[in-house]
Amino acid sequence: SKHHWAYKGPEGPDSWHVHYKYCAGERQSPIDILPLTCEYDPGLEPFILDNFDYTSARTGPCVLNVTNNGHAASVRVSGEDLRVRGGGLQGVYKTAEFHFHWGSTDDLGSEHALDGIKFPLEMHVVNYAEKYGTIKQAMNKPDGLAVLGVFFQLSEVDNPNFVALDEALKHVHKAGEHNLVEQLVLRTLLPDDLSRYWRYNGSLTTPYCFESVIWTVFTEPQKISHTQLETLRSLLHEEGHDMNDRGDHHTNTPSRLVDNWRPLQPLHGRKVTRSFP
Ligand code: B30
Ligand code: ZN
Repeated sequence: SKHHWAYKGPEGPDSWHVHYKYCAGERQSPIDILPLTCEYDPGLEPFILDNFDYTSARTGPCVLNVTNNGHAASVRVSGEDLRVRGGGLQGVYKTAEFHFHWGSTDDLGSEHALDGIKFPLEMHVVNYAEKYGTIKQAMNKPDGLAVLGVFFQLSEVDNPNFVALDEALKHVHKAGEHNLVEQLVLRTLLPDDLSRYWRYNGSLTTPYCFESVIWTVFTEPQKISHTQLETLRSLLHEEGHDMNDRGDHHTNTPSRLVDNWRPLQPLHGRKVTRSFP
């Protein structure tokens, strides 16, 4: 199997550093955000998201590629020219993909926590600094990536903006499968108010754990129904790895792709700031 890591068992988070040395660094993600200890930084202006509603897409409706990559559900937005500006970032960041982290139960799933509290789902919109040309070039630079984190909380009714993605996910049941989705508008999965967020310097939350991410976590959670969460929980994870509790990674029965979140990492003296007084 291509990955030498998993979320459980002998290749779980405590062992990631064996194959991927950066995972043992001092600028790792995710973290527990303690709002009362965060300082206000007036330089953290609102975000500007270019083309996130695809209004200036060059031709026709926007087609996104939804993939079950074996450790998450990821949506590639290549060719659509989505850009992120403002938000206290230097220069322009180009959007590469967005993906999700979720749990097996409703009290877990997000990677970041707020005062120790987790959400059932967290979305990451992954953007790379245009000045580095490609995400691959940007991935290991200290200011190479800007990831936008959005929490989701449970709602009684389906989130209408998640319906198209939910439908596409039903066609990527197994690891490696992908499906095109047309009616998914990324802007509608993000908070209306792009001016309220936390900011800190961190890392990729999966190996190689490069310390290259300027993290933004929005304060305003979005909504997801239990039914929609169950679609994510019914995806199957990469074969040859398992996420069961026995630590047996040679099982032939693929199990459900759940709990694809990394445990909280120490701050090591880092500052977390906030964009609002
Ligand atoms: S995250 O937002 O910190 N969770 C990557 C991007 C964002 C995050 C984590 C990782 C990333 O681009 N990783 C390198 C590429 N991956 C991509 C993949 O989709 O397949 C390769 C890999 O991990 O080894 Cu599995
Ligand atoms: Zn992520």
